[in-house]
Amino acid sequence: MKRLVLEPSERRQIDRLVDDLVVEFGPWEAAQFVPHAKRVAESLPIRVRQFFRRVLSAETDVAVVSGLPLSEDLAPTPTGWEMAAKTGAGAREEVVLTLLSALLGEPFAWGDQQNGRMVHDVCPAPGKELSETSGSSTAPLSLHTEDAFHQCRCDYVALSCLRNDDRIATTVVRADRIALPPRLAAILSERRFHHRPDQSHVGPHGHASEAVDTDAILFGPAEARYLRIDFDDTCAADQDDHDAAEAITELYAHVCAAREKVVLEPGDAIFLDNYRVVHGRDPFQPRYDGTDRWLKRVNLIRDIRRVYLATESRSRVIG
Ligand SMILES: O=C(O)CCC(=O)C(=O)O
Ligand SMILES: [Fe+2]
Repeated sequence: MKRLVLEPSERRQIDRLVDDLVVEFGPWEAAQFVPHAKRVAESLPIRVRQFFRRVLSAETDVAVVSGLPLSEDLAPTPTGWEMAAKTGAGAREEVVLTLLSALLGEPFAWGDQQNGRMVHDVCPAPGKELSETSGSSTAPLSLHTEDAFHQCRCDYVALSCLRNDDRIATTVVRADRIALPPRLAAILSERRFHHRPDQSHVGPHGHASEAVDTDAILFGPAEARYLRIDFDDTCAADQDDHDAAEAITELYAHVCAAREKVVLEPGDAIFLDNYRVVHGRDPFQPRYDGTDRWLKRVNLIRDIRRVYLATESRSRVIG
């Protein structure tokens, strides 16, 4: 886990960049700005650029940048992403997150998630309290790899914090901190598992997507394992494969033992390596009075061609 705390002068430098962008792109929407983000990110403070260079080359599992600029007149927390999309709440903070994200990867989106938006809002939504989506609140958000069901899932999930008065923690589990018995690791490394979409993927008719991918849970370099699991949506591919089902249960116990909590403060952004970390969130009581917890989220891929191959076009929106 690595953290960079910005100096006030660096914060001002970022603020000025955002000012220029607002002039250049007008009252913009994040999607418009994304293709230009890498160019503009060249003007971010040098310590920020060096930080992300190291994160990339070392495959840092969890990276946090603190002290990012926040609008003085930040809007009240929206009651769900639809409201945020309509009102453009937190647009400046979207630019900041998109700019930093450009140093790690390429933003992309899912057509069936938050209506194909490039930057998502993570805030509690009435009616979604118990759901398995970022709009949940009173139910915990179970530990997961972001979009574990898809071959083209992100390399990094970036979350920036606009408001978190109640100090609700994001839970992270780093693969390097999980010690698995070899027998268990061997089962988890076999392609004996179904990875299914979570409830945030909703098609045009309001039904959850039914795509399934059959694959291992554990893979990658032996000295730094990669993980792919959503504890709500990954199961044994064969109903009669009791060893595979049992392996998920055992893995869950190991993962829980390695849980760490990170409380994001306003002005913090966290970058989770989606191959090396699973994450989730503690439950909380929403108020829906404009003061609830509020994050922005971006999915990042290292090579945008993987998205182009998935979409068979030069589109950044899958599905
Ligand atoms: O709210 C959080 O801290 C994490 C939410 C989450 O898992 C996500 O938005 O992907
Ligand atoms: Fe997530």
